[in-house]
Amino acid sequence: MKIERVEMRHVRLPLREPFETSFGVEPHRSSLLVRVQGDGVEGWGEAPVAEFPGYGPETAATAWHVTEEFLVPRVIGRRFDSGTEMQLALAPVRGHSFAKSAVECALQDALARSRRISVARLLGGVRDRVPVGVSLGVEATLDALVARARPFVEKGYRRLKIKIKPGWDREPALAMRRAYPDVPLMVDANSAYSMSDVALFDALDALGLLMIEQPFGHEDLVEHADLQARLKTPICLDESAANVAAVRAAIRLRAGRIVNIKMGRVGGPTCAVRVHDLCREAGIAVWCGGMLETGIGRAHNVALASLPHFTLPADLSESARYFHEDVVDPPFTVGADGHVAVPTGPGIGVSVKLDFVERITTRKRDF
Ligand code: OSB
Ligand code: MG
Repeated sequence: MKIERVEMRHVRLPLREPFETSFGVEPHRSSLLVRVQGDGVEGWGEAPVAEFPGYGPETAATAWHVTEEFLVPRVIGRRFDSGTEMQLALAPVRGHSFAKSAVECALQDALARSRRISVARLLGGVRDRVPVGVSLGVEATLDALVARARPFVEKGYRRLKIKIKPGWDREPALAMRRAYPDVPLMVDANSAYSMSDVALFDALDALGLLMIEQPFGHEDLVEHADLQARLKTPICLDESAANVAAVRAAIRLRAGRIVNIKMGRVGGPTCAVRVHDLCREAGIAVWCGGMLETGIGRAHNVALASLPHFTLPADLSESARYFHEDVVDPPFTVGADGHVAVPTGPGIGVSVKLDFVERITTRKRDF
């Protein structure tokens, strides 16, 4: 398709409950939305970038700057028939994976619509529904955490993940293990620890967790390899699986046995599919991560999670868990068996509620 028009928006949508991780508290979802139009179709993409660079190096401001100054000028007025072609055009811009992902997601949605197929099919998806788990933030008390988890367990979510940070790690993991002994449990440290905390990880190793996500710093592949050699519990890389090359290095180093694939972190759908293929060849399990996206990013995640090697439950909850109102219609829901259906309509398979998007837009630019 030829990209005739591009629209950039910064949106801000309050979360129903603030989400606390080891790197801070998020009271709202701040995102860059990209909309492309051309050849009579349009497509939407999202980069869930916060104000503070606590998860990764990008922010709402850097994503805006890079998209406006460097990415849009490389794609506008040009024809792209695949994500690979677009990634080639964007390659001179180093890094800025989330920004690139938003632009490529918009293209994938539009390409799929022009072919009257779903993004899931376009990416190589094979599943019509994907198993999901819930990611629970840090709470004030153990009781509050256990109570927070209950409705998700009752709804059939297929695994529980809790955020940990120094001072909130062993006890909450133990409390959750005891409260829900039959539900697979995992922890996510978001890079909050180092090798000097090895005693904690030995203790967590005795709890039979499904995995321990990103215990060490985002650049600490070697340290993750040392920890993985010591533990029975699989280590899952999130922040450290920063791109295709980092995943290749992680596999070579045996820095973990599982990779959380987030398309924004790795640079977009095309890179995410490459990471998926790389892990499949290496026997590394993968699952689809989330970043509290609005329905647009969520739709792209669900499509990605329908690829064959996504065997572990995804970090995808229903829209109503995050927001009072989502930007897409219909909103995403989780069925009684803990699965989200993969939309089958053209593109992302859900429609964007323009009026609502307009109301939550804090900045807009048209090209
Ligand atoms: O590390 O997986 C993470 C949310 C924001 C930033 C980082 C992470 C998360 C989550 C939320 O765990 C998962 C979800 O979208 O439900
Ligand atoms: Mg994580």
